Amino acid sequence: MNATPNANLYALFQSRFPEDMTACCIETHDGLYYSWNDIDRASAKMANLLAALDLPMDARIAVQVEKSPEALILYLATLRAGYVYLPLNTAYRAAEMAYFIENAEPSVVVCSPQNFGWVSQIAFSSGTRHVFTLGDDRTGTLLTRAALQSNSFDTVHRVPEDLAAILYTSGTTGRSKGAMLTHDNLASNALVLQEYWHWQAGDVLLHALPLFHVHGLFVASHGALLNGSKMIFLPRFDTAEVLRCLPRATVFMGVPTYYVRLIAEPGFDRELCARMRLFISGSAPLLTDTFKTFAERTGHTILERYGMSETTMLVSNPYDGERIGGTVGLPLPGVSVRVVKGDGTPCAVDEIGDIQVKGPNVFKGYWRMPEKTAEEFTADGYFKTGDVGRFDARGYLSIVGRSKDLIISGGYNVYPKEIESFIDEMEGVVESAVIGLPHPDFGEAVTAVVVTKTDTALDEAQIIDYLKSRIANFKVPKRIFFVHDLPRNTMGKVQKNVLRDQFKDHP
Ligand code: MCA
Ligand code: AMP
Repeated sequence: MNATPNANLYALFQSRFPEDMTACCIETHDGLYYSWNDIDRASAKMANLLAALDLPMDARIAVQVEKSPEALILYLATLRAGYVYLPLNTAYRAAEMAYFIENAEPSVVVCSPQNFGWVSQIAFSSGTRHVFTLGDDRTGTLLTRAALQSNSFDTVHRVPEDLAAILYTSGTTGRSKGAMLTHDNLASNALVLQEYWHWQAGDVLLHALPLFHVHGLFVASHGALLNGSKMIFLPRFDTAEVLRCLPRATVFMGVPTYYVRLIAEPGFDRELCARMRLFISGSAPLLTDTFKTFAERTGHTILERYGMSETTMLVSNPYDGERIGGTVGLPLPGVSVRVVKGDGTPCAVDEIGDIQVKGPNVFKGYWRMPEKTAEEFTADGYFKTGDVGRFDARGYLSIVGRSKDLIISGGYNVYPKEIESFIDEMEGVVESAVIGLPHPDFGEAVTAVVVTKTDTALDEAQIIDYLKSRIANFKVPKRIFFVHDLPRNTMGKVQKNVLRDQFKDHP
């Protein structure tokens, strides 16, 4: 018997399951109900399957599957079995997947049945021993094998600092880094948010986010799981489906693009949102126009918060207090956030500087990158977010920019360096610069500015087609512009601000 309490995140969820285990935990868009018993038993079956594979203690379970209740159950099963969950965006193509699998060396890979051929080839050649499939229609070898297992499982004992998940987040050098999150990182953040956002009896979460990033997998799902609340699961964000399901929901979370799309719908009004308690936005800046129009149309004030893969949630507008558009709110309880100048000294009120954070939510480090990890922390243990902002006199934080070269498109992060390296390897290209330009739907649109050799006939469509065959579709530039030279400063650095200005009004 272990004397210390079990810090496994699943044990925390289990302790908060509703008394009535036959109540609905997940309702799918096509009318299926998964009770809390179903979730507990199905995750036990999968956990038993994982446990039977005789994996090393810190085995990574890499998962690239479409959203479904079973995908969430697989996440829970991984926690229960004490392994490390590694979710991957379904848009990733072979080169991206090869990198993640080679870098993380997962013991198990789970992919969509239609991708088994190419994903298993990458996985087996990287030394992964087990590849299962999981479809979004309750098919796949994972479920066939799990069906033979017992539906009870003693959640494996974990200490707070044990790893629960690795989330790859792109790096400024173009190579992704795996952010290692512990059971305590996730549990502490979920507990704080449950209280801060006033999760309550009767809440129903309309879950439209993908399950492979912090927002959909942790912030949204954890909130409902910890509160014993039902989730209405949509396979993806679809405006019509959200309008259909909203009248039965009380909580909704989304990236700004979701809100832009909702307010574009004439039928989106107060009546439709009558039962709603809370709309939360994050992952990218919410324009004040969207914030204001949303309030006029629905009578609801969107609560904007700020997070990162490395830190989960760190700052949030209050539930009871004033929610101020254009700000991300106040540091969460127990989380210390500061804004500092280049020399590390604190900024005054309203002075712009680098945002740094310390607290139980902050990750353990980058997977197998101790030097990179050390670089990203200050001597007194603060994590450098790479975001730039300022605190106002009331303590509200505004994010005004980023010191990292990052584009956020529809809530997905795109690192220019990665796209530039793909464009630069093309025959006929001299060099390129990738920038983000304002976009009405995605917030920022990935845009490339390219210098070609004089004797090449390379055009926009050819570059886009080339990229589409190699990288995730959301990273592919919406437009390609051609120039003779890239503007550079005296140090030889490309002046992306000049390019952003030059092309901002181009259609
Ligand atoms: C799809 N497309 C995009 C994007 N998504 N282009 C740019 N940016 C995007 N985000 C393109 C596809 O390449 C395709 O182009 C066309 O749009 C249609 O694709 P489809 O998949 O049908 O699009 P969609 O269903 O309308 O998707 C848009 C979306 C989705 C609903 C906004 O991108 C989304 O759900 N984003 C949420 C991302 C998220 O969860 N982020 C949280 C990260 P073509 O036709 O040319 O092929 S967690 C995080 O950031 C931190 C920690 C935090 O604070 O939360
Ligand atoms: P990720 O790498 O997916 O974890 O993205 C984290 C980044 O998203 C942060 O460093 C911010 O730049 C950005 N972000 C998250 N929430 C917000 C927000 N509410 N407003 C502006 N930027 C945000």
